[in-house]
Amino acid sequence: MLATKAELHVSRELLPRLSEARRRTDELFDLVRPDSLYDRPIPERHRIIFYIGHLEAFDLNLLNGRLLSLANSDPDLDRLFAFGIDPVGGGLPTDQPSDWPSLGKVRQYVQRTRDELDEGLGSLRNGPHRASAEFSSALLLNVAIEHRLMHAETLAYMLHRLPYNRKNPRPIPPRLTLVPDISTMIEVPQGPAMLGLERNGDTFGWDNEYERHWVDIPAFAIDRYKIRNSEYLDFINSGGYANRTLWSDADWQWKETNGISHPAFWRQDDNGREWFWKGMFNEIPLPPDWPAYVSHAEASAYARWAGKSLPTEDQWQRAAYGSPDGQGRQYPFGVEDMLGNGWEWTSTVFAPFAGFEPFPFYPGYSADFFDGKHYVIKGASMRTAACMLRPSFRNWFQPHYQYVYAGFRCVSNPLA
Ligand code: AVJ
Ligand code: FE
Repeated sequence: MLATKAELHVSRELLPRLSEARRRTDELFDLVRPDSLYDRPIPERHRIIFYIGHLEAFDLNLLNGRLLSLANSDPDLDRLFAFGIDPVGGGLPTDQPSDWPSLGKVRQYVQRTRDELDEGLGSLRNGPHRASAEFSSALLLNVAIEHRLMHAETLAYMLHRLPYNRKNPRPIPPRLTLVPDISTMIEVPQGPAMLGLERNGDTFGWDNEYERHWVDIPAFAIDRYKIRNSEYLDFINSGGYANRTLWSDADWQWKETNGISHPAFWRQDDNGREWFWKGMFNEIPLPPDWPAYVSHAEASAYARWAGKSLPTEDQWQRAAYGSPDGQGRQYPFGVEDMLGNGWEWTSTVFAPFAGFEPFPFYPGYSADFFDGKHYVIKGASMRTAACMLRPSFRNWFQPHYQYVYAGFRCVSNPLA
């Protein structure tokens, strides 16, 4: 039987990409020493063991009954591992390692689920499966692939927090780009920013990327480069963390309650003379020319100190993708380093675009976070998979979350 174009797309592109994504997440779990798999490196998140089960449970819950009809491998575990956590308002999880299934049981669940999925996905090639299916196989497989690749990144910065003696070092390619010691701003003339994705286009996007629309943006100036560690150190040395006027009430309270006096990626030696940067597998003297990775609260305080602001999502989008003819471009130009050297915080609260509709098969992906308590980050880090470098991709975190590979640049807005 001749394969359709859609079937070829699945078998030649999407299934290999799913395998490659699995390879990437498997490799991350292999970094963890077996006796640390029940650790919780980030207090606001689940223990590592959850994520091992989660990635397979997610794929099964998504595909089973839609693209495939499998006998449920283990409904209790499918449910246990269905969703992660992102507590708002300070309440932290209190579960104990003993509340989770044994490693043997989780590994067995993963293997069995993967085998079942692969068997079902393999037979997709032999003709249209569930011809009445409401969602295309390409859409569902893209969701599975990008979900897993997003976890490859969030796992990387979760494992970044795991103490060095709890993981097995690996060579990691040095992919950070140095930020030059030049403070220049690029003038962006008044004009349109193109946001979002056109529905029914060829590109895959998540629910929060729709609809496509244009926003007219008044002229502004934006830093040509991200803020580097040396600049952020000037802010610290000038008393930025002790200056009440630079912080919002909520940010100040967070900082005071948690005794925060520097970015989570930094450590100061005991006599307070030298700074170190905490890498994935070792510490190095603070590199002055790496982008400063900080929380939204810290980025906002710096911007205020500099007499500037964080860009809105719309400004960031215009700076990155705007073009004189108003048509936009696929990759940034003019401003440097907008993709791949660290996400960038914006001042925009994560909210739906007009015309937003949740995916019926994953209603909470974005909508659960339209709570006024998350901010949009744009761009990408060195851990972000290439497929998510599309202009419309939106990411979000709470303002006091310090662990993301996210930095910032500032804007100056002309006085109104
Ligand atoms: C879009 C990265 C904020 O990690 O919380 C993974 C992605 N959602 N599983 C997150 C996600 C559900 C999400 N971010
Ligand atoms: Fe997830």
